[in-house]
Parts: sequence; C-alpha cells; structure tokens
Amino acid sequence: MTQRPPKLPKSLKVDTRGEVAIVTLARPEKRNALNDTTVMGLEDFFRTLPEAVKAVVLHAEGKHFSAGLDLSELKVLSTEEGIAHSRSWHRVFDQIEFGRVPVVTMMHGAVIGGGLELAAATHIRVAERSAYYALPEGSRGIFVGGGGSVRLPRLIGTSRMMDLMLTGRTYGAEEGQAIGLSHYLVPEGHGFGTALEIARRVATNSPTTNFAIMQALPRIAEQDRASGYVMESMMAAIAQGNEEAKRRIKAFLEKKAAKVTPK
Ligand code: 1HE
Repeated sequence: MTQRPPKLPKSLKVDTRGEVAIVTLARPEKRNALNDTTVMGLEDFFRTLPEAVKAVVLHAEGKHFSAGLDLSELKVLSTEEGIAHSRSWHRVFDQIEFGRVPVVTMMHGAVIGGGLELAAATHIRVAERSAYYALPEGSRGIFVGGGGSVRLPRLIGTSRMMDLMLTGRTYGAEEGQAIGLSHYLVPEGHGFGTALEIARRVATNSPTTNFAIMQALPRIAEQDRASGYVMESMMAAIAQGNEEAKRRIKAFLEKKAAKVTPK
C-alpha cells in the first residue's frame, strides 16, 4: 500500500517522469559515501513509492557513483552496533531487490564497496566508460556488510570477489561488463538516457510478469531443480491466466504488437 511520501534527506533527490521515478545520490562533496541518513532515506523512498510508479532509475551526482560506506560513521561503532548497522543495510537493500518495481542503476566513476553492494541489489545496471569497481574492505580492515558477500558471488563468482577483496584491485568498465557487473556499457554522458529508456521499457511489461521476474526467478534459481520446476509451472500458469497476458497475446496474433527483431 502506498503511504504518504516521506521527507527525504538532502543526500537524496527524487524526480518522476511518467511511470519512472528517479532517485539521485546527491552528496558529491563526499563522493556519495553512504551514511545512515542516506541509506534510511533510500528505505523510505522505496517503501512509499506511489502506485503509479512502475520502475525506478538510481543514479548519482558528481564524478562518482559512490565511495561506499561512509567511513567516518563506522569508526565509532561497537561490535553490537556494527551488527545492527549491517543488518539495517540488509533490510534496506532487500527492500530494493525484492520490492515492487524493477530498479535500473546508472554507474559512473567509482563504484566502491557499499556502493557496489547497492548497485548489486538492483535489477539492471548500466555503466558509463568511466565506471570502475572495487572492494577495498581488505585494506580498510573491515568486511562487506551490505549483502555483498551474498549477492556478489552469485553475480561474478566467489573467486573473483576474493581477488577483489584480498588485493584491493579495481576492475575497469570493460572488465566489469565482461564479468557481469554491468548489463550495458555506454559512452560517457549516455548512461542516464540509456537507464531511463530501459526503465520506461521495463515499465510497459505486465506487472504480473515483472513480479514473476523479480520475486520468483531469483528464488527458483536458488532452489533444487524439482522445487524450481514446480514453482515455475505455478508462476507460468498465474501469469498466462491473467487478462493482461490474454490481451497481449491476442494483439500479437492479430499483428498489432511489435515483433522481436535484432537491434
Ligand atoms: C569519504 C569517503 C568514504 C570519500 N567515507 N568520506 N570506501 C573506500 O574505501 C573509498 C574511499 N574513497 C576514495 O577512495 C576516494 O574518495 C574516491 C576514489 C572515491 C574519490 O577520490 P577523490 O579524489 O575524488 O575525492 P577525495 O578527496 O578522496 O574525497 C572527497 C571527500 O569525500 C573527502 O572529504 P573532505 O571532507 O576531506 O572533503 C573524503 O574524506 C570524503 N570521502 N570517500 C567517508 N567512503 C556496508 S559495508 C561496506 C564497506 C565499504 O563500503 S568499504 C569501502 C569504503
């Protein structure tokens, strides 16, 4: 259920273009380092998305997507507070990954630590050529805490993540594209337009299909095969039984819907 829009912190900006909401990390003076205020603001934003919004674009101001966790906040946390802090990021990033609408992230410049964890919790990632990726937790004496050790091995493999964390190396935009950190790699200055175009397209899908893709697909992928087949058949039947599917299939058969062609 949609609730009243919250008052968001200064470090976040929100705009709406038709069915797409745009949320901007807006703390470039600190390289969009993610402090608690920003992360809780993201939670409020995603929790109270208006019904009319069908997709979200996440991007950032300045030269960098995000420098990761705000290290100035971490230095004062006790062990117990550290656990609570990490668990709060889990809650917020899960709300994004398993929320109501697909999220397209535009990444440029530094996509570091918690910034990469945030991007990994979203559904489609567009990178500009300036994007570079790192997990410098090893050299800072800490560990990932925003679900990175759960999501990133599934995305790029445990072995690559070990290398990133042990050595503090970076991957450039092309390497990131090759290993699946980004789905689209575009020239500098084209990222936002591409992300918006993708979000608009995603927003035209049947809501039931988008629900199946976001909620059923990742869970099926983590189940044993037999359970996966059962869940898939149920999800397929729910989707195709829906009036929206009937209308779309009829439109294609009557030659009123777009064909699938190479770009
Ligand atoms: C910050 C942070 C931050 C910048 N927390 N304040 N993340 C890191 O280890 C990355 C640390 N940051 C950097 O390596 C660099 O800042 C950048 C490569 C991203 C950008 O460099 P540059 O030269 O453009 O900016 P800068 O001069 O280093 O930083 C500008 C300001 O932002 C400066 O503050 P100022 O008051 O001196 O102006 C920096 O201190 C501040 N700043 N990054 C706090 N991260 C849930 S667990 C996740 C664990 C992690 O994410 S670990 C990764 C942490």
